[in-house]
Amino acid sequence: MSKQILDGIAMKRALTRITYEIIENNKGVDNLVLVGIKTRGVFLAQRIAERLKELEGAQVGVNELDISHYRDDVSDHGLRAAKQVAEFKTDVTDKNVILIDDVLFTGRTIRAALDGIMDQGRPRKVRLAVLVDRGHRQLPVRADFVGKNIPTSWDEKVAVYMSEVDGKDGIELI
Ligand code: 3GP
Ligand code: 5GP
Ligand code: MG
Repeated sequence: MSKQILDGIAMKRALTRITYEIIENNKGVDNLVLVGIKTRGVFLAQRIAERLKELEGAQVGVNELDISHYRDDVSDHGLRAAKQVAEFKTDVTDKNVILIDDVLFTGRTIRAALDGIMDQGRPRKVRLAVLVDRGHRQLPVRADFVGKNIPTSWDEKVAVYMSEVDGKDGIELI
């Protein structure tokens, strides 16, 4: 059983609103750097960057972060020590970083992502943007920009579809 929460058009509107909120919060796009968490966070970051370009006429750097080496429930921290982590295209030091993910749940991914970002430099600020906040936090993490709050039970799942990988846009509760 699945229930549609947002269709492609509503998803696009939510991303446009988040983009305006980012511009307002940052008082423009100066010093802004986007970091998307793989997989869908990266596509969200690219879409927000396109919108920023349309609205402010500035190209903002988009970086990809694979947090799998940083999770607290896996034990390959050796990879991280060995620096087998892809370097960002844009330097984050002294920048205002917007960390972007599709779904915020326990908060462990974000904790891991902050480790990943700090390994690459020392940002001035980090803000968090998520398409969906589904609750159930286990760590003191909250998002600064939220597309949609979707109250869920622990074992429900939010399906996020993005045309880049899924052939369509939309959000469903499963
Ligand atoms: P994404 O591609 O929408 O970002 O592998 C498919 C998805 O599973 C990825 O989503 C990834 O973020 C997500 N994922 C990674 N670790 C976990 C986890 O511990 N729990 C859940 N529910 N999803 C996870
Ligand atoms: P957390 O680390 O906060 O528990 O989970 C966040 C990560 O797991 C996100 O990157 C997200 O991709 C994935 N995730 C957790 N719950 C869901 C869900 O209900 N739907 C989707 N699509 N991803 C989820
Ligand atoms: Mg994700």
